[in-house]
Amino acid sequence: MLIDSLHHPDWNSLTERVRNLNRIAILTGAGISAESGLATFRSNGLWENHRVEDVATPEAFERDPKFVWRFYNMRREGVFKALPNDGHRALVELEAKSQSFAIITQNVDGLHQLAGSQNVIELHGSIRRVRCTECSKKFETHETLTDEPMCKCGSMLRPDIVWFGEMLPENAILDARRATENCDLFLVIGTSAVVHPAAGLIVQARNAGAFVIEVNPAQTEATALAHAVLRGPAAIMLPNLVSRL
Ligand code: BV8
Ligand code: ZN
Repeated sequence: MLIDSLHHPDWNSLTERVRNLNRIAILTGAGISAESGLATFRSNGLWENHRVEDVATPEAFERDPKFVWRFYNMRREGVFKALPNDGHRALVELEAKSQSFAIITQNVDGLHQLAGSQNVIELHGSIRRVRCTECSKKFETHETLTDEPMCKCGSMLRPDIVWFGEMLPENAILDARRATENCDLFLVIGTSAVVHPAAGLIVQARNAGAFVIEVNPAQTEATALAHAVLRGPAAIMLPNLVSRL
């Protein structure tokens, strides 16, 4: 089932199909924050401007921490100006209507929490937090940082973000897999579904018998796994879906 407009005739049959599904898990990616003005990774050039291996890897940080910090400080400035959009807000409303609910996000912008979502699992950390490369210090800061921010212990701070080649936080991936295993409705919103282990959750949801809905203006690796596709922007499609449930 592919719905690509708010007037599509299949909205009623989709609503009938999912109305009573209230154990909900949601995987989100950069696309849900696109309408908050934040660049996505693959579709419009964030990675192209900076080659992935140049910034989002521990090797890059080891090689040139100031360059990596310049990249993250640029993104932090954008994130601190960004506000949640109607897509984030629709998920807050959906959480209030559901029996169990988890947002599993690949995003590091914190906009789900800012919108008021309660149960948010951050698979890849948060650009709002920094942590020390030596001691266990970890804290949220919205200050403008230099390109060599130091911990009080004298060691360098790093973004509290999971880089390529790094393990995801143990509790985050366990919580994500548990929520996915136990849900009967799984929404995949605004992700190209190429980054693992996050993308693996979509197959897990399908195998666990959940009804899978993708929300994305474009076809992705997730499309073939979805029972229904809302082919459009999250800020348009999600409020319409949630208002019908
Ligand atoms: C790990 C933090 C174990 C940084 C990120 C080969 C095969 C499979 C896996 C691998 C492989 N080679 C290497 C790997 C593992 C690797 C990986 O998956 N690589 C990929 C690229 C192939 N994964 C890892 O390294 C992970 N760790 O596996 O640990 C391990 C340990 C040691 C050695 C080996 C393995 C760590 C992954 C985490 C990396 N960190 N982020 C930062 O943010 O700066 S990932 C980064 O990509 C972001 O978190 C982002 O969220 C994520 C995924 O991107 P998307 O969110 O999907 O964004 P994208 O731009 O791609 O897509 C946007 C979508 O939105 C598009 O579809 C677009 O159509 C849509 N859209 C646009 N507008 C809208 C919209 N949708 C809705 N509404 C709109 N308005
Ligand atoms: Zn320290």
